[in-house]
Amino acid sequence: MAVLEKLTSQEAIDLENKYGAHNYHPLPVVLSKGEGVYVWDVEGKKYYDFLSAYSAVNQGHCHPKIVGAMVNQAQTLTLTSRAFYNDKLGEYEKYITEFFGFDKVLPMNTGAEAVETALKLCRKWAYEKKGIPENEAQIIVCENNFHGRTTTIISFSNDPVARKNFGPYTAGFIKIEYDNLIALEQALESNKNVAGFLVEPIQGEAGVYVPSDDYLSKAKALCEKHDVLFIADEVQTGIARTGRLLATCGNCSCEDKNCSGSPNVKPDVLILGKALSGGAYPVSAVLADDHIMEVIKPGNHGSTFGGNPVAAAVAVAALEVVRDEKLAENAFELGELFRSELNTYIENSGIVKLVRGKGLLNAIVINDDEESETAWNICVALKENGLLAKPTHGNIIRFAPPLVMTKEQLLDCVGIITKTLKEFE
Ligand code: IF1
Repeated sequence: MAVLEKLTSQEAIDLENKYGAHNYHPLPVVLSKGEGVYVWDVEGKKYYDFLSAYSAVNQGHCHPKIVGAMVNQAQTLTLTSRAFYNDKLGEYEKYITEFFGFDKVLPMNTGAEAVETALKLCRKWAYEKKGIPENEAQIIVCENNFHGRTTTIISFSNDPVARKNFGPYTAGFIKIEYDNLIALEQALESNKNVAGFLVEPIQGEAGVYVPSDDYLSKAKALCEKHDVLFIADEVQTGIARTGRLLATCGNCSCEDKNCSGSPNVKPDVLILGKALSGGAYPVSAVLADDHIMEVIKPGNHGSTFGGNPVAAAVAVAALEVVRDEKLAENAFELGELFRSELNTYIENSGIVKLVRGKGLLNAIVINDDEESETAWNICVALKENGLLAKPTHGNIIRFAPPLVMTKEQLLDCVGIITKTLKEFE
C-alpha cells in the first residue's frame, strides 16, 4: 500500500501499532484536520475538540495568524542555532518578557525541557546567590505532580506508571501534600538547604485539582520568608486557560475586567509551554528577573532549537492572538457557564459526583472507582456523539476546549455531554 493513499482509520491505527512505540493508549479516533474548535477524522466525521491537545491549542486549531507567521518564517530562516544571532529572537524576548512582566527569558522547546531548565536555574541560584553548599540543594515538589517525562522529573513523581523501572532516580527533591501550607512551612523550616518550591497552580494531570484561594499567595510568602524560589509550572494552566493570562495571575499585562486580582502571585520563576505556540510548534520558556537569571553564563545551558526564528515568530503571533481575541476573558466567562450548566445536571445525576476547575480547565469526577472503565466508556460514547475528551486518572474526565469557543458552541457541547452522561445513568 502506497503510504500516500488516503488511509482508513483502522489502517492508520494498525500502522501505529506495528511501527510505533506503544507509549500511549489513544481513544480510537484518527484525526486528519483541525480548524478552530473542530477536528475531523479520516472518514470526514466532525468533532468538538474538548482536550485541545492538553491545553496546547488554546487559540484554536490552525489559527490563520499563527500558521501564517510560521509559514512566512519557515520560508525565510528556520534555524541558526545560538552559535549566531538572528533577527527574530531578540524581538521575541523583548515581547514575551514585557507581556508577562519579567526581566529575562530562557527559550526552550518542550515543557519538560523548560521544567528541567528551571530546576537547573534554581539550583545554580541557590549555590551562587543563596550560598547553599554545592550539591546540597533541595527542591520542594507536590505529591501527584505532573511536570513532564524526563528522568529527573519522574524521579520526583509518585505515579508508578510514569516512574517504575526508570531508576536510578535524581536526588534533591522533597515531596509534600498539595494545597497544604503547614506541610510547606514544615518542609521549609526543617530543611536548611531548600532552593525552590516547584508547583502547578492547578494540578492538571492529577485531575484538575484547584487549590484553596489563598494557597499560592501564602505559599509565595512562605518562600519569600525562607529565601526560596517560587517556581510556577504554568505549562498547562498558563496562556489564558484558567480565565486569567496566568493562573498565578500576578504582574500580568492583561486588562481583564473579571480579574479579582487573585491569587495575584508573581512567581520568581515562570515556566510556559504548550499554548505559547498555539499548538503549531514546540515552544517553551523560562522567565525570571535579572537577579536570578544572571547566574546563567555562556555554556551553562542551551538547546539546538531553543529560541529558533520559527519558534520566535510563532510565539509572538500566539500571544498576540491571546491579547487581541481576549481569550482570558472568554475562558473566564465560558468556564463559569460550563460549571453552572454541569452543576445543574449533577443535581439529579447518579453517575457524576462533581465538576471542578477554573476558566476552561475543568474536570468531572465519575461516581465509580479508579479502576473502572466507566470514564473511558463515557469518552468513547462522547466520541460517537461528536465530542473528544479523555480521562486523566481512572474516574476523572478532563474538559478543556479551545478558548476561542463561542457561547453557542459551548452550550452545544454541554448538550452533547449531558446527553451522553444520561446514557450511563
Ligand atoms: C504526556 C499529562 C497534561 C504539563 C505540565 C510540564 C509538562 C506538562 C503542568 C511537560 C505536559 C502533557 C504531556 C502529555 C500529556 C499532557 C498532560 F497528562 F501528561 F499530564 F497536560 F496534563 N508541566 N503535559 O502538563 O510538557 O514536555 O509535554 O511539552 O506526556 O502524556 P511537555
